[in-house]
Amino acid sequence: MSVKGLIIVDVQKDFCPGGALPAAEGNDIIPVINKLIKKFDFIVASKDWHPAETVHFEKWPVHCVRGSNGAKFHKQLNVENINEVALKGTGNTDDGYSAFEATNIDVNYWLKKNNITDVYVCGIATEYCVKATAMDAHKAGFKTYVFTDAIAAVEAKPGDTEKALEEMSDEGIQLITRKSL
Ligand code: VGL
Ligand code: ZN
Repeated sequence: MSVKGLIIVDVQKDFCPGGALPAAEGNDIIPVINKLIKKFDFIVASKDWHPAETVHFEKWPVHCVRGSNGAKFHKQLNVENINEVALKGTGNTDDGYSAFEATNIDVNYWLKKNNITDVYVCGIATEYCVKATAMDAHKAGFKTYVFTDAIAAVEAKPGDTEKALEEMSDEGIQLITRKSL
């Protein structure tokens, strides 16, 4: 029997229009994610949760500083049925792109403890934290799916989304849409 778990990656204000490191389509995926939430019994949402000073900010504009307004979940995200919030990128020397790098909870252990076999990933950003999370889920032995209609890219360079999707697909990760769930 398969048991499904959903990982919602970094749906935070700073990654949405008006934020410090916005994905252009950040707002548009929220209604899709809210529909997905209704279909899962096990849900983890990650948060990028950086200290004020970190090597990560040598590569990126300052974003998602822990406790700041920009680090809050998007206000339209339905947080009611989220079981666990996984905080990542919490150190001074790591990027913490993957939800599996969370420091307040062992995501891999939590999923296994709940007998989850199939991990579904959505959120922001397609070519960084979504990809890193899906790759780690796959490596940890979960059957892994990414919802292409519930992810958004920050797109440093044009073509990065396509490249990220291809890398995930080549790895054996299934690319699906909400309706094919
Ligand atoms: C992310 C860049 C920097 C992400 C986080 O959530 O994909 N991207 N920090
Ligand atoms: Zn970050």
